[in-house]
Amino acid sequence: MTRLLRVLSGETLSPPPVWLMRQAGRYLPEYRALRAKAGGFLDLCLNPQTATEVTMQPIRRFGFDASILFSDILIIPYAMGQRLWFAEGEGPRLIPIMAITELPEIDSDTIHQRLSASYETLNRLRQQLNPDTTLIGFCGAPWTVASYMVAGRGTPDLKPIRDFSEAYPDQLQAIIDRLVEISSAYLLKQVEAGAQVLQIFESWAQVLRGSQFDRWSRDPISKLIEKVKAEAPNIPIIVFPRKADDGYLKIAKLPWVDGLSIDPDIDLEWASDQLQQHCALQGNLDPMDLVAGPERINRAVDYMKSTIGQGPWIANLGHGIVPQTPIEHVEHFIAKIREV
Ligand code: 1CP
Repeated sequence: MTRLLRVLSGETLSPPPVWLMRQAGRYLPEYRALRAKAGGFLDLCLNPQTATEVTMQPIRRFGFDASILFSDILIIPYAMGQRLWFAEGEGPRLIPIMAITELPEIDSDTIHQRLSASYETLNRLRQQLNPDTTLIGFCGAPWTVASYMVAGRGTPDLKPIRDFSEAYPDQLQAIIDRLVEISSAYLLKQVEAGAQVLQIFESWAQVLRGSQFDRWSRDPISKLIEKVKAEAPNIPIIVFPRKADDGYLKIAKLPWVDGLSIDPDIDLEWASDQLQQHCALQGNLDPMDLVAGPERINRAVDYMKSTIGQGPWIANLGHGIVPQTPIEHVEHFIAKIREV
């Protein structure tokens, strides 16, 4: 078993395995060079050769313990027939929808055909990676993906999806149900193609509280995991319910959640007391500490080590690495983790 798999099965390892969310990306000169040649970001994802190369770049440079498929959570709406493009410097754009029936009727074989680059990329990665490097597949959680489908873009206040959930809950339910179905099949095919761990990204649940969180975030994630584990009971699953507040505990208590990725706002004493009895923890260095440099990195690592580091822990950031991060700071973080 790889070191990352051992932690997800409940072992405490010292030093802990380490990888970074968004570890392939714009802070790397070799990524920027390939991205400039490839045309758009979507072209990079949909071509197994370039997607494999970009996934391998940070592994070669830093020797991370895990490698995550290079793709995006919005590949699912793309496969469902919603037009998607990545405007330079602006992030993703889609033609917004108000009902699932606005999307063309596409059968599931065609949907998986449109997602086949991910499967081929995972196949190639498994062949190129050293056996100690764990291969991670992923998808977005239904609420987070739906927030982009309804708004047509990222919206920090999430007003479009919140208004939509109040005005048309049945329409939203139909979109979410369809996402559960397609995403679970997508994850299962990633496992078939070589993924050894799956991560579900719920980046935008912070506006959901109480029963709204249960209905739109927890329950769809729970159904998604249930469907995956029904076919692949041994595949470990990590959930990242970013900024979800008491939602973290609700997700930790779901059966079959093996790991919880925690954001930088989480109190680590609370996390080690309340969350770690349910599952392994992953995180939670503030990406801005990684930008700031060695002193802040050292302080944060020491604190993580003395709290969540006393139990099953995967060292990571609390959210994706930002493009202005100096490469030497990433090297310092990995070295510091490997000496704890
Ligand atoms: O080159 C570029 O300009 C593209 C930037 C980029 C990259 C590198 C985007 C556009 N997506 C990605 C890759 C990506 N996205 C991965 C690959 C694996 C890795 O981690 O290395 C993953 C797992 C994601 C997941 C993702 N995409 C999330 C969930 C995690 C998170 O960061 O909260 C979300 C919300 C997205 C949407 C998205 N895609 C891209 C951007 C810039 C965004 C965020 C847009 C926004 O709402 O502001």
